[in-house]
Amino acid sequence: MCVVCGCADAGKSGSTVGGHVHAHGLGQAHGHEHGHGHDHGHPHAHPHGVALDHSHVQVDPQRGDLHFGAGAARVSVPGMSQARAVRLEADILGQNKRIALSNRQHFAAHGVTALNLVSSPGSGKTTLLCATIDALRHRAPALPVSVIEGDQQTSFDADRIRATGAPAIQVNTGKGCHLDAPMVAEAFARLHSHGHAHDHTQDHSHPHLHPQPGHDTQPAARSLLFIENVGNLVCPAMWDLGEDSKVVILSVTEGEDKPLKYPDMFAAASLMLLNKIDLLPHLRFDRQRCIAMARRVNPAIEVIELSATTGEGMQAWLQWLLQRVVPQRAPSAEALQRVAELEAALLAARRAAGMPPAPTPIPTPTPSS
Ligand SMILES: Nc1nc2c(ncn2[C@@H]2O[C@H](COP(=O)(O)OP(=O)(O)OP(=O)(O)O)[C@@H](O)[C@H]2O)c(=O)[nH]1
Ligand SMILES: [Mg+2]
Ligand SMILES: [Zn+2]
Ligand SMILES: [Zn+2]
Repeated sequence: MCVVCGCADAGKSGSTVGGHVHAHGLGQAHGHEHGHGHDHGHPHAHPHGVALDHSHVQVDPQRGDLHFGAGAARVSVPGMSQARAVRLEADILGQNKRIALSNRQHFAAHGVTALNLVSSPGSGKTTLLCATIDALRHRAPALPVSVIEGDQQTSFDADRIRATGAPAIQVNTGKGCHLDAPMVAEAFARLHSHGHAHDHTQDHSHPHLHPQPGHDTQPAARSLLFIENVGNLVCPAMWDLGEDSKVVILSVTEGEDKPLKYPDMFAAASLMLLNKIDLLPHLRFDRQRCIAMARRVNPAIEVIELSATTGEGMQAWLQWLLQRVVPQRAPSAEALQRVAELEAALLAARRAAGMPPAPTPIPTPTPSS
């Protein structure tokens, strides 16, 4: 549950509206003879006489369409003011952000590239992960891959991952609709304590080096961590887990309009995987229209079309992954200074020897792996 995504349990506030689902509080007529356009005192009023605050709701004057996300909080929580929702969101997400930052440092210290896989239920995340782990075993046999599996209930997906031979930890969220940074911190500690002598599930002040500003620590051996989020195309968009990137999976059976209907997720993702393209012959799905919609929300989003079951498009996905595994660190200022000194010394030496200046500049060093 979270107030951030508007799915908080507001029951405690006593605001639950007994049995009514239709939007009475807005005073919209709904097929009744009597027009009660702006009259809240109509006879079939809410049985408990609860006053609803719908000042944040935008109503289309022609069609009566309702936008409950038009207020400052961009979300409507029964019984809660917009100001309070904004404060709560800032508090909760602020707390999450702090732990996400510490996850990010922890991943960096361990050479881990972490990817947060987000989608609606059943888009093929676990199928794709199993296929990816198998394919990477051939393409990059030395690359360790591990998985954190998020679902409300069951360890089905972690069991599927473990069957491939890769280590996996299942995180069940119960009523929760997304993974958060503390859950990932705990799961990661358990995952990587397998390969370590030290167990730091409780203690994060473990002895191995975390990057210090100004210090160039030894780059750790690289590995890949997939975090499969709870199947939900809405809430996980807001939760930073400390990942390098969010990857949104959209299967072609879901319809091409999803990027515009659920824009937050597509805005937050670096890559959209268009999955189940093997089914395209059976569907009416306009790939170009889908990609155009995704780019309207996020002009920089990359797109790879694939099928987790036939393997079509997998090479492009593996390529994308392996690029992320190469350390992205830019050369340090000291290294660049040293390169400049060496270039100057070389030029002087060539001059002294009566040689022409080097025909091509000495390339700057690429970050070592
Ligand atoms: N035809 C086809 N089916 C696929 C493909 N990928 C996954 N599926 C099927 O889609 C269904 C859901 O796949 P999962 O991998 O469980 O999906 P998921 O996203 O992990 O689901 P949740 O974890 O429950 O959100 C299964 O029946 C898969 O066999 C694909 O590329 N093509
Ligand atoms: Mg799954
Ligand atoms: Zn550690
Ligand atoms: Zn939610």
